[in-house]
Amino acid sequence: MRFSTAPWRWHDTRTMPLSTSTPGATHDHRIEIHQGDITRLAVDAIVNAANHTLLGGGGVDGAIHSAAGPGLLAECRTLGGCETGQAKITGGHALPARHVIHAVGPIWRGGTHDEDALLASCYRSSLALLCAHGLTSIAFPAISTGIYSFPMERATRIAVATVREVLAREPGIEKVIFCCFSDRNRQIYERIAGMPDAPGS
Ligand code: AR6
Repeated sequence: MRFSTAPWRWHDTRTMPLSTSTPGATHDHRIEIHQGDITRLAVDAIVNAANHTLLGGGGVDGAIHSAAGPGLLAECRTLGGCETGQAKITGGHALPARHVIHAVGPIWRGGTHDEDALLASCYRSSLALLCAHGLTSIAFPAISTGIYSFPMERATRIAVATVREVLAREPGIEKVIFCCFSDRNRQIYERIAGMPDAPGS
């Protein structure tokens, strides 16, 4: 199992198991919050916050494609794009992660265009792909909260609640990492994940 034999680099990033960050709360020990660059994580799959073309872009998408090398774009060209709320899987190419799961989050349009459900669907679809491929460890960025402008706190509640819901019925998943790029985002994840049964919105 890749996660236990090749852990990510520890020297410039920070991972905080929730069981130690918020004592007293009921946490699933399989969830961790990590601050740093998702492209450096040696998990079975990292999730890309992609767009429907799956042909690259800015933000974490650009970082993943530049770290993975041109083989990733070549593989993405064979996929025929992806619907919002869905996900597709590729190899990790030059990344330390074995696979990339490309999820297409919703663009925030005020909250009246099914954005909450579409964002939850990204997390569910990504975890379904993980399980379908017999993989056990995954790292998520904060999908839709950058260029797509989804409000950070609202997105975090949806991410945490949806992952908890899937973990409750998928004992085969060993590790889910929420990878936060900024200190502010990490603090929001730590606070919201510390609340039992955080609502979806
Ligand atoms: N590691 C972890 N998180 C990161 C990294 C990184 N290296 N870089 C950025 N983030 P965004 P979106 C965080 O904009 O909002 C692209 O052009 C960032 O701080 O990457 O879903 C795609 O092609 C933010 O919290 O994705 C689409 O067109 C989070 O990742 C569009 O952007 C997501 O920000 C998707 O927009």
